[in-house]
Amino acid sequence: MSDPSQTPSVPRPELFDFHGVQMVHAFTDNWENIQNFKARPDDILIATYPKAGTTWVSYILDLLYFGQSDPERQTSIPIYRRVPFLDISVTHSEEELNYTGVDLANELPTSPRLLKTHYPVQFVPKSFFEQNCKMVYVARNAKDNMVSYYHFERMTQVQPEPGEWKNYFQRFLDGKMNYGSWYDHVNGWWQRKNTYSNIHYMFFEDLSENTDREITKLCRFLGLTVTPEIRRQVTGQVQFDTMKNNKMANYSTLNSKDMMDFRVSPFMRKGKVGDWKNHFTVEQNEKFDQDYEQKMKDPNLQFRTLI
Ligand code: PPS
Repeated sequence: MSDPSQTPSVPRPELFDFHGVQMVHAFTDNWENIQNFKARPDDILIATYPKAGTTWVSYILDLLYFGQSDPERQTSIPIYRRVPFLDISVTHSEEELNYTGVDLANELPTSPRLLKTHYPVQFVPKSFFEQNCKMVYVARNAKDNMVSYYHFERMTQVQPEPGEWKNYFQRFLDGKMNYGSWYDHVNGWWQRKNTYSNIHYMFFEDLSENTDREITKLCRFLGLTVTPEIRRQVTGQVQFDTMKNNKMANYSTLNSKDMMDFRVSPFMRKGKVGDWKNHFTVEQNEKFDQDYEQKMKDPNLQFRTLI
């Protein structure tokens, strides 16, 4: 007999072509309102391909801006409420799961507002550019990004059914993913910074290698003066194990298997560079590398798959 607790209560969404990008409806349903979103000049947009380190950088920025002035925030407001996910629109019988990212963003009392998106750069509402907003783009090497996305799709009903790893692997190479091709995403944002200077393009692997150094660079970009002591504190608070055990960061407060089922995989899974080695076969790795060479032509955009 099947275990009813394992039976999904909502069907998995299908991918469809949306302005040339594969998407699922939860991130396109509120399109008009998203496109008409009125950014403020001090808004900070945190942009990533899914599973590239959004929550990590969101938490860092939140601590840098509000960690000292509002310590209560750190124990009472989950990260997805502090840094609204602009793209999303969910309808659900539970009130906690019935909202749009735009509404959450418009209700934010903070200044600056920290906002999250996974959109490819061409989907970002134009007001962010018109207002010359600062944007932090986090990129993660494709191999680890793929593995992380696979485990995420296994555990969240909001994403398409991932199926078997070997088919998922091919789907990723073909760009048949929610938010489209990783290759187009990282390249699109990389190129955009040539014409829009307020983008700080950073890498998951660098953050993993030296968090303190990357926070220093972030502060420089954001124009924040932070003492070495506070920087050290923030670095400590955003270590993987600390964030994994922090209810405000690990998404455990969502507490609904319709959204995320932690029995399948935790949100804070491994947080490592190089976990792809535990998933890729030798053959897959060779195929991946050949395909990568064809798709990633810009010599200035270099990723590390090991540190
Ligand atoms: S989402 O759903 O797209 O917003 O996910 P996102 O936050 O972008 O990415 C989740 C992955 O980031 C890892 N993570 C971290 N790694 C190291 N240190 C810290 N502090 C940290 N916080 C989040 C998280 O574990 C996911 O990666 P994997 O490889 O699956 O563990």
